[in-house]
Amino acid sequence: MLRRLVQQCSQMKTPLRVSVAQRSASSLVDLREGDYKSFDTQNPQYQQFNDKGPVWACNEWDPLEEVLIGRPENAVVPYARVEVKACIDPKKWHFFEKNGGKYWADVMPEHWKKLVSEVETFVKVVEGEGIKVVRADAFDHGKEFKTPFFASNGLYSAMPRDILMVVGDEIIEATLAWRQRYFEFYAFRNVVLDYWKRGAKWTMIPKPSCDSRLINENHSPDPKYGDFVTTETEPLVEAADFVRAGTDIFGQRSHVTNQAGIEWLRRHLAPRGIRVHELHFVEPRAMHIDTTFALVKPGYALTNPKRPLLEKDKFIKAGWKLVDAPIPSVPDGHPMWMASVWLAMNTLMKDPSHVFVEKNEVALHKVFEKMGVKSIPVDLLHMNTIGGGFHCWTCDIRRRGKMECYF
Ligand code: ABU
Repeated sequence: MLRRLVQQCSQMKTPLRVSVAQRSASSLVDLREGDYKSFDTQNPQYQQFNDKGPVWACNEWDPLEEVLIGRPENAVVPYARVEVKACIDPKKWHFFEKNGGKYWADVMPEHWKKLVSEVETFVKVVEGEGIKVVRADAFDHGKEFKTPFFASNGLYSAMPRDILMVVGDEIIEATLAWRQRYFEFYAFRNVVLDYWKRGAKWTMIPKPSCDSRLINENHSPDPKYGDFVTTETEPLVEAADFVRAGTDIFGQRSHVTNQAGIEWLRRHLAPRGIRVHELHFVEPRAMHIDTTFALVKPGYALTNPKRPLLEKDKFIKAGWKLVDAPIPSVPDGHPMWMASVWLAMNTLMKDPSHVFVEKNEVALHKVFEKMGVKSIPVDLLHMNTIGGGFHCWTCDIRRRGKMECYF
């Protein structure tokens, strides 16, 4: 198996920087067995952090105090462009060929009403847990726009996780590779501006052109693992391709995040003592790490049994348990137009002992229970249809806790 993967990696159009063998010898982190080092607050480098400001989140599990939740209003169906097809099962392409550019609410009105009602219920459940909820703007994504390189209308305000990443007291606005999402940041602009005015650090990763050098129009409809639709001409970072564990952030090369993007984030965060590590999973249509690898709490990660992690040993050596998610129980025929059933594992940690999880994913509730995590069950099935679970639909703005090193 490992030999086959190494061969696949070496055949990639965009080769990995180092071989799998070299990586296991050197590149991840010096993972130290079960010994979670406290953050060195005496180090002047770290004192740049301001945990008293409006924005503060260091990992995926500290107690959640404030969260941004996306909005379904005015969401538009993606066009069947090459970068969209790269991420989506070919069996579903006909839907985008027929409906691309139309409002979802017009394409599936009955389903849409249920989706909207699920989002509003989710908001109430989160508020009921004592967490402050802020909302994205109901931006009209049907409006046409033009850049020097292409014309389109927009997509949606539904998935803040794809575009926003909070690291300590900084909000980082990511890039988004699908051309239809080029100006999606405006849906979150007022929210981000407000945090910035109140003292948060705010960074926008350089806006890529998304031109024909960056997006390969001749991409294979049946890509092998590692054959990406995006090239390396400019950095691409989608925030949902990264998960945070204090001073260590783990990310993946996908169709929407490239090596240049990972390197950009690495160099940006290094001066603050944050290390960005690239992980590799065998998934030919990779888009966003949070249906593949989810950090639950110190020492526990949820893994996707169908998308094996190549760097498993590093985590195990560091005393982490990698727990496979069960096969999701999404009913046959349920329209999962923009994602796979693995959105089931796209959960949101309320704190290290509680998780927001789809109500019907009973097997997953049991898996969490074994990890000492109690499920807060919420309906999500219709929200899944446009490509996101609880993690995707949210961006944690404040989590109570410290910047610590877990490796
Ligand atoms: N938000 C992208 C979902 C990727 C997947 O279906 O696994």
